[in-house]
Amino acid sequence: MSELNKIALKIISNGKGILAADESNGTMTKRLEAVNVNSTPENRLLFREILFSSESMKKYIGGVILFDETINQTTSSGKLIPDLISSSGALPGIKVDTGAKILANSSDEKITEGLDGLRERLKKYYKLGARFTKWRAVYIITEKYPSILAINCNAHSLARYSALVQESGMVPIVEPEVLMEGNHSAEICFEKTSEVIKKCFDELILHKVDLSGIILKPNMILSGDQSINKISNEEVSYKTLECLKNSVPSEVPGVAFLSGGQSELEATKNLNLINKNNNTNFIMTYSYGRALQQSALREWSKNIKDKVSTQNIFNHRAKMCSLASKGEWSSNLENL
Ligand code: 5MM
Repeated sequence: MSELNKIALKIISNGKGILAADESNGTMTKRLEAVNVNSTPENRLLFREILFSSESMKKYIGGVILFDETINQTTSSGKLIPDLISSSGALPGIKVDTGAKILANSSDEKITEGLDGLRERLKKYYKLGARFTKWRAVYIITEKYPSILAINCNAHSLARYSALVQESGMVPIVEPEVLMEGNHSAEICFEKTSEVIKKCFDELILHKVDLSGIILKPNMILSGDQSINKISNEEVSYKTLECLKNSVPSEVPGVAFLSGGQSELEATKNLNLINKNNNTNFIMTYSYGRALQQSALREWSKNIKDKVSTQNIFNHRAKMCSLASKGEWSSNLENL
């Protein structure tokens, strides 16, 4: 078993998943302003410190993805954020892409940037304690998109990123996110997601990435948020499993889904069914941002000094996701 494979398994095994707390300052500002809290570095730290010091970190969170600002911050008691995370047994991770920018010659689409100077930045993050990283590529579904151009160049960047990350001794999370926005059917989501993921693996293999030392972070197979033909949670699980079975090489240790705008409950329900019906050898867990933090953020905004109530909500959500990652969740457990 390689070192990278061990790190990947430590993050996603035994009912653990990933807390995606890597919102860039722009996204975090939107989240905080939506609940009437000022987006200052102090407030961003305060909320995150409350989450990272909660009890559930020990049992349910194997890794936390941080943004550059957060990995460099120090808690109120003088602890470095990566040390706070490690003290609970979880691994600190870092988002290393610098964002999705307009793709030249296909201006409705995006290409994720951040390769320039990446090798040097990785060294710095490793020294700060990071043991895994994240890079997110985004794809839209419309009649003509995602284009071959967007599929190919994002896959190429994900592969170059992954190779550099492994060279620096860290596990790359490979996140190709096919967005939920639109009126497309689940069948189209299945077709496009399969195409995107297959191309990513073609490139990862070409770049000699050790597939046993990565974590795939895909979207689930869902109909578009504007679609009138919604599919059942059971169908989501079958379609998602079929897609991954056909497009992910067997060496990959596991999949940690993004929630992509699903409600906390939907993201939990779907993950639970995916695990109940799991006919693959992949670990299937969560790497949720909104679906782990939404209710906690709402609670915290009522009184930003009230650590206990916020942690109670977060602990509950993390426990529900953990149960779902073992196929052991049921709706009656939701009553706090
Ligand atoms: C935590 O949100 C991340 C947002 O990053 P940007 O601020 O740079 O857009 C995002 O990459 C996130 O990790 C994934 O999309 C998963 O989050 P959700 O909320 O979809 O589970």
